[in-house]
Amino acid sequence: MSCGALAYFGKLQSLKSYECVCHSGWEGKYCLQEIDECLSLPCKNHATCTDLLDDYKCLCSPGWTGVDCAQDVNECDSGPCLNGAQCIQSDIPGEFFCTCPPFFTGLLCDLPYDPCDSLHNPCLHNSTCLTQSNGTASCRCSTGE
Ligand SMILES: [Ca+2]
Repeated sequence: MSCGALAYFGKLQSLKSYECVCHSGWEGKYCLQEIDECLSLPCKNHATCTDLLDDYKCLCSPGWTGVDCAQDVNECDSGPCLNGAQCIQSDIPGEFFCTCPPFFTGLLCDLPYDPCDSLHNPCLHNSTCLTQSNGTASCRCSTGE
């Protein structure tokens, strides 16, 4: 038996006895076993680990970044909320919320919103819907009846 192709001969202890000094990434008496670097679970937060030669690679689950996927992505850094909306990171990795300014709605506040349009008008009995500057509606009752 000789040392694996990627190892080299260590000190010759006698003519019949030798030991292999393994290159990094290999182990075993004869350096024939490739070390599985994923066994030590280097990838955090449910990432997928791929064993490489003397290395590993983490494929992060959503919301995580970094070599070991230990870093929480700040979803608000990319400015996903539109029309001046405020972005708030969720406690759930990968999620965020937008707090929309008046007259905008939708997950990203990308949709115009009129509290008095036919979909949202809260005013009953032929009263008049008035849009307030804060984006809410107020109703003016019809007079004379
Ligand atoms: Ca390996």
